[in-house]
Amino acid sequence: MTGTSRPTVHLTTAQALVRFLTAQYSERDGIERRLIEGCFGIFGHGNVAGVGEALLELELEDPAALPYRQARNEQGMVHAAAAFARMRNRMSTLACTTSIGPGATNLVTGAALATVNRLPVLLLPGDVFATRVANPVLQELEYPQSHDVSVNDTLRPVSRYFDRIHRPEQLPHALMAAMRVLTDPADTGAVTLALPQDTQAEAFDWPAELFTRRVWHVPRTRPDRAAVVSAAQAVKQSRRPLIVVGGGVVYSEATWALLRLIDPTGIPVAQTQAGKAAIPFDHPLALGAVGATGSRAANALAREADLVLGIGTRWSDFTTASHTAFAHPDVRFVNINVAAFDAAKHAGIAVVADAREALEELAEALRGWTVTPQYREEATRAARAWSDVVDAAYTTRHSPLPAQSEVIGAVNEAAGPHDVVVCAAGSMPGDLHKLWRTRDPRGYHVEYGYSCMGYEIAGGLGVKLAEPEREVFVLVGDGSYLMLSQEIATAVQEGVKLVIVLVQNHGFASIGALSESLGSQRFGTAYRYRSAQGRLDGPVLPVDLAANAESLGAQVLRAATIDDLRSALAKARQSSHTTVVHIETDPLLPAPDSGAWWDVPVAQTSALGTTRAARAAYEDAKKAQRPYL
Ligand SMILES: Cc1ncc(C[n+]2csc(CCOP(=O)(O)OP(=O)(O)O)c2C)c(N)n1
Ligand SMILES: [Mg+2]
Repeated sequence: MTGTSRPTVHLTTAQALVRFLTAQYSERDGIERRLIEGCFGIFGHGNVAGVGEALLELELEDPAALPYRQARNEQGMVHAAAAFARMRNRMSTLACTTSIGPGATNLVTGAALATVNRLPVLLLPGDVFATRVANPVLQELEYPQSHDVSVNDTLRPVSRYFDRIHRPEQLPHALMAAMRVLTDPADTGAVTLALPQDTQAEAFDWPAELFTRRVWHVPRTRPDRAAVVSAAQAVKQSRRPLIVVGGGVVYSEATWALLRLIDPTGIPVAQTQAGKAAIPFDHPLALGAVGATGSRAANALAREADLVLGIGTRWSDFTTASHTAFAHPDVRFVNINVAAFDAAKHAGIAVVADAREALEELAEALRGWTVTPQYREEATRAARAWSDVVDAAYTTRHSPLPAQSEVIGAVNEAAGPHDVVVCAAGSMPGDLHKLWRTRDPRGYHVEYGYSCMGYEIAGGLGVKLAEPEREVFVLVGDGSYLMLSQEIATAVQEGVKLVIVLVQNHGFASIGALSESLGSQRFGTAYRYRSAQGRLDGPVLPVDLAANAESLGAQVLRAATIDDLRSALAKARQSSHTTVVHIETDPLLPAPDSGAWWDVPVAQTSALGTTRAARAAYEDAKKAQRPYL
């Protein structure tokens, strides 16, 4: 069938696919790892007899070949796979198999999250019959203008590679393209191979070499020499340079290279959400978080920086405080990034390279140069002052209900230097960005590229699967919990231990505060009964999330005070079982102010006095916003 006499193997498309995945490896710095370490799935008619049969055969042959794990929600399993990949610095990931229709479209949010955060995940949704002999099949959404469109096409814009395998012959090419994208640091993200259910089951004679061991080298791209010269020149001409580190520094394992640049030169470092743990919190030049959820230390230096070196950051609006954080009239940017797309932002000097390689070459080019002693002193003083603010936030002793900042302090103290905190949405990520004390580059796992409610528990599962020896502390709000907490059952099933701190504040503390600041009076942001006036401002709902967690198989500890929380965390550490620690906090108490702004447009005309006042403040704040050209 291959047109030559080369050896072939007779397998279905699904059998060939899973067998191929078991033979793929990634390699960087000489270290090889399995690229696809397992497969999450939820079966339906669109994959049960194709990919399902193939996984069963494989499991019976060798349970370690591509371990199959059941998830409860397709979105949750993509979150787990993305978190797994992030913990592995993108060198390994997991596959996700689904049925057709709703099972497949449940992947879309997870896929977008993976792609925004540049995390490799391999998605294998089932698809409607390639032959169309029985169409419309159950759950097929027919597109009247064309029969070659299915709901899986919604995965195209959120995938970095998308292919549909209509014919077995197409599979080898698609697999090669898929592996290349998964292992390309600049291109990586969600990769989708849509698998029509009849094609999955169709047998074919595959070239035997399709299944030989294959190693995908993950490059450390070195920077263009002229770009490094320009970047070094810009630094030497600056008086107040500032480094902003993003997730790329963590993925590239560039912490040591960063320290070798800043220790001799004295350039202070501010951190994005993804880059928060790129530097230990107590380094004298670590200013902490920058931007809308930043520290006042970082934001003060950002305001006056004349040169900003962004390393592995995509410059989200949170980082730039919606283009107001960097306010020096002549501020210029240098962008070190593997992705040319990001390196070119803010009219910066583009250094398209791996962060570690570029930092090493830049350190070499800056040898002998330092910032002024006054500037170094100013930075270390600001960092120390912020540390005092954090201490105070950890110990406010707010009553009757504790402050969220005290919860963060207690968890930070309970966590060992290599343990991991996981979070994604609500008021917690911003508070963690400001207040969490980082000690290990992978110890801070806040998903803020997509800030997706529901990532927390599923993500925690992926983190723990990737790094079982680390304790994993999931911080989750009641809103996020209600959106997607079912993967607790998966964690219990797999014996994967999580410590989940469930922060109950009866609604959206984050969006509530935002709403109030924008004049919208916390409308629709609390979980309350509808009152006699027809509004959602009645008593709080009798929802018992601790009981809910218990019903899913978790051990549950209820904490009423911060002291309770401390002992519950100690107990949870001791336990080998997934433990949920439930605590109620005051939703109205904000973390220390960042002094920075975030652009959320306010109605230009309104019958509400609160909105009109907010609009006036908005127009005033907007004056500071500028393009960086
Ligand atoms: C899937 C999703 N839907 C909506 C949002 C917008 N959003 C951001 S935070 C938030 C509320 C989160 O509530 P909770 O988890 O209780 O955290 P809290 O704000 O109370 O800290 C909402 C609705 C989001 N980030 N993700
Ligand atoms: Mg809440």
